[in-house]
Amino acid sequence: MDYLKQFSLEGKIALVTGASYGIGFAIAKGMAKAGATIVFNDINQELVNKGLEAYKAEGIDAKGYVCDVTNEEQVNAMVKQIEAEVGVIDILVNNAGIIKRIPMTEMTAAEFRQVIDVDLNGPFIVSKAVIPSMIKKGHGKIINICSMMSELGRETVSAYAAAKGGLKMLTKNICSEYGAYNIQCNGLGPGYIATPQTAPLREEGHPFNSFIISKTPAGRWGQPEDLVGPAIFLASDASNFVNGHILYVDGGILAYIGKQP
Ligand code: NAP
Ligand code: GCO
Repeated sequence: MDYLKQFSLEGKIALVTGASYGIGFAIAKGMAKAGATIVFNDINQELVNKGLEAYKAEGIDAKGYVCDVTNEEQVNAMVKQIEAEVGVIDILVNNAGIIKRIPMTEMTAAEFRQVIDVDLNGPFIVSKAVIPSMIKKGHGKIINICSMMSELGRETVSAYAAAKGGLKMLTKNICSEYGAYNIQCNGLGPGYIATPQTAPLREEGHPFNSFIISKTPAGRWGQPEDLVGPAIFLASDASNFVNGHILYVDGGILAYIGKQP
């Protein structure tokens, strides 16, 4: 058995949501280098065009679609268009996400709902749209981008933690409901990664910056590239008997009580 071949994504079509930049872009780029055909969406044409230029610069012939993952009509139309233009989606990475950092008692219900809508309803809607064709095809891989906040809370991120905690359980439920159809649904739980989403936390002198570095045994912020190998593993035949698992890629944060002051 050529075990390395198990990690190849040759011949596979991967949809990565919200992948014009950040973690989604890094994962899509890595999957392309592993042989996958990349399709991605983002919320507006400007971002899709930005993503297309970035993929082209990496020599990747990706296809981009304007689609809001919270809009079921748009998602269903996008999946149908992808199936007609490219083919049936083999790998789905539910990456698109937002965060609002607001103390809970100051957060409006609308703001809370908006985070839940993108970070939890979105993965539900997109997964629901791709699973039927995966069943027909006889296999599928779904990777939900979870978070440290799938396990831990902290001040100001109540909506995000509720969404990412729910996404952990949605992952386990898709595993439970569709594992019999050779669909593996796993979570990827990044630690603190240097992307636009965490840029406010990494500003010069921001106390959170030194806090995270002290809480991470690796002693550094993660880079989007740190997630690529684990994502390829979860998207490949190498993980065909891994299901309902949340793979944390956090430099050891979840294992560590923290440095003695
Ligand atoms: P990011 O830089 O903010 O990128 C998120 C992407 O999703 C953006 O392209 C964004 O477009 C898109 N998006 C937002 N709402 C959307 C919608 N309704 N429909 C379609 N696309 C939408 O975030 P990131 O840091 O790369 O994070 C990517 C994922 O990893 C998120 O799920 C995040 O929760 C998760 N995560 C991040 C970290 C971290 O430390 N960075 C750690 C753990 C988990 P816009 O530019 O228009 O918003
Ligand atoms: C925050 C950060 C985190 C990261 C990530 C950690 O404000 O605490 O944005 O939530 O985005 O989810 O895994």
